Amino acid sequence: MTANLTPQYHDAEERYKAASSHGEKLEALKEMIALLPKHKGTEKLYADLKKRLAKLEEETEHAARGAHRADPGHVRREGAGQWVLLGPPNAGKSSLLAALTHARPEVGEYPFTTRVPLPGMMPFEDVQVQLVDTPAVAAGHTEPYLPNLAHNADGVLLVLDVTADDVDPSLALLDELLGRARVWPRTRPLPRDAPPFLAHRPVLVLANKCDLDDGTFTELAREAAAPDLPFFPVSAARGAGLDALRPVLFSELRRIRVYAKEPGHKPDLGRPFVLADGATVHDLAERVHHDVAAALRFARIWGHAKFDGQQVDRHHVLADRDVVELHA
Ligand SMILES: Nc1nc2c(ncn2[C@@H]2O[C@H](COP(=O)(O)OP(=O)(O)O)[C@@H](O)[C@H]2O)c(=O)[nH]1
Ligand SMILES: [Mg+2]
Repeated sequence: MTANLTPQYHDAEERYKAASSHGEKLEALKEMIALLPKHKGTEKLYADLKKRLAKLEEETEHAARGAHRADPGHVRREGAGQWVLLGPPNAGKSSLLAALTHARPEVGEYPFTTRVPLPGMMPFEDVQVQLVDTPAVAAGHTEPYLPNLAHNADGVLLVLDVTADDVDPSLALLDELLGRARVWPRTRPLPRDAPPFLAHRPVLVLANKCDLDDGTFTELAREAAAPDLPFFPVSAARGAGLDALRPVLFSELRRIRVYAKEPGHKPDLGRPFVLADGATVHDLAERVHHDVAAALRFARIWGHAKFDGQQVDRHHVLADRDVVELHA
């Protein structure tokens, strides 16, 4: 009996074989198992894959317990969400991280100054958004963990130097990298035959060094970039365009901030809970404590316009900046 494996399965298998880290290997193997047609002909293969999975999981756990050797393809998410900066050498990725966050990456005249992913937190109103600086993407020089890093992020920023003479090949390389990362720009409709496990994510183009340009190069870069990707001319050196960018980096994450309040107390307006857009009163209660969610009877909401201490049930969908009093 033949196994009749799908192209998607073979694709995952390729990634499994090419994986450079435990995390990547684990993820590819899980996909292989999910994609394996389940019938008599694949029983043995299925058992074999499950065995490999158990072994990998054990090793991963072991590594996590013992070693300090972190997987560079995984940066722990902090704050409201995580953006990964990708771009060719000298585009200004590290300069942008320095301009937008409190992180102090090395900025250099020479390419490949940045060797490992470096996260920084961007303050925005009462939340923080995480940006991750990465080593350059260049022909023949791309770090093997970059696709994984991009796949695991909440969004991707493609950074270009508008004055560079290789904007087109750089965009082609970045496009190819997004493909390997299985990141599908959210502004682009998913095709009917979309492969599984695509990450449908915001992808923005940051056209950097616009301070060196009278607008000509920026327009050429805009034409070279895919027309369905949002395009932001910026200058890391001068700060141009960054004030317009900050709110977008929060809003594109599609998160809401809600402030929990105890009955009879003032709300803690300094520390919002950050939840996914569409989150309900129940989701907030779960975040506060599982017991609170279990015992929840109702909530009162103070928010924009229509709510003013109005009583709602756990299924009520919250909005950004709602103040919620949980009654358990
Ligand atoms: N004029 C100008 N130079 C910039 C800007 N951003 C970065 N640079 C310079 O470009 C070079 C490369 O910057 P860097 O942030 O290290 O680029 P990376 O390799 O993409 O991380 C450095 O000399 C920076 O000073 C910008 O907005 N305007
Ligand atoms: Mg750098």
